[in-house]
Amino acid sequence: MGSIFRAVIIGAPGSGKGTVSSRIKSIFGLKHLSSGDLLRSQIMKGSEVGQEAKKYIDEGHLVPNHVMIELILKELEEIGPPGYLLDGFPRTQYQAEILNDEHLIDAALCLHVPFDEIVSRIKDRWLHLPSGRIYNLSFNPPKVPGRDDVTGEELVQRDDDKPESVLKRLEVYAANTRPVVDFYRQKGTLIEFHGRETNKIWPHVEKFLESVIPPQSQKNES
Ligand code: G5P
Ligand code: MG
Repeated sequence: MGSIFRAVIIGAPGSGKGTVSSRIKSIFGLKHLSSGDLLRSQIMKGSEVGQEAKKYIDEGHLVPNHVMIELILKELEEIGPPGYLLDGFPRTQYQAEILNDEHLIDAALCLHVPFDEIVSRIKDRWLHLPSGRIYNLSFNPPKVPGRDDVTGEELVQRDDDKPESVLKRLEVYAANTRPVVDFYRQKGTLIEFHGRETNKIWPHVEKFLESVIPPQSQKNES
């Protein structure tokens, strides 16, 4: 069995974690595991976890640690080479410590995007819920307005993308997730990227990953 590369991607809501992750997945073949997508799929199924999580998500609060830890660690058991990219987890210092007890993370990629840019992006975000494919009316609009490029199915806006939830999510990020950035800085695995545009940040992310994992020829699935 080949080796497994373990990465996490950290950044404020709307900083481009999902957008960058889908590029990493298609070029480097890492399995992209988004905690938000996992939760939204539980909500869509109407599961007990989904019903519990929805109350927190819609208000912009974090879902309790124990719920997230159970959900994510179970998924990680299944993943083989070339490895994984965790998007949206860990989001509290406690989650980072529990993850660290189970899996040693090779790289923590951190996106720093100014908050005014984020607020303007999020209001134009549309999503294909079943796949997690992300669109933006100005940055990457769908080919047909309101429809997913691959399936032609309807796009939706996230319930937590309403302005009052976005402000709460930014506050929660500053209070709870910045300590996670410090956690990886102390471990010596933090790599930081600053900018207003994903297309300017991306070449630096790609260059870094090329230096640590070989590119795979992968189909761009989502
Ligand atoms: P999520 O789903 O993890 P957030 O809040 O961390 O949600 P989000 O909103 O998914 O992060 P993102 O993935 O960082 O943002 O950003 P994105 O979707 O790629 O890009 C945002 C928009 O900008 C898109 O429309 C994209 O097309 C566009 N865009 C990208 N780049 C550019 C650019 O250069 N220019 C322009 N103009 N546009 C661009 O978590 C949701 C909730 O789940 C719970 C919490 O309640 C959380 O609030 N949760 C957890 N709770 C506890 N612990 C955890 N670990 C949890 N994980 C999730
Ligand atoms: Mg996302």
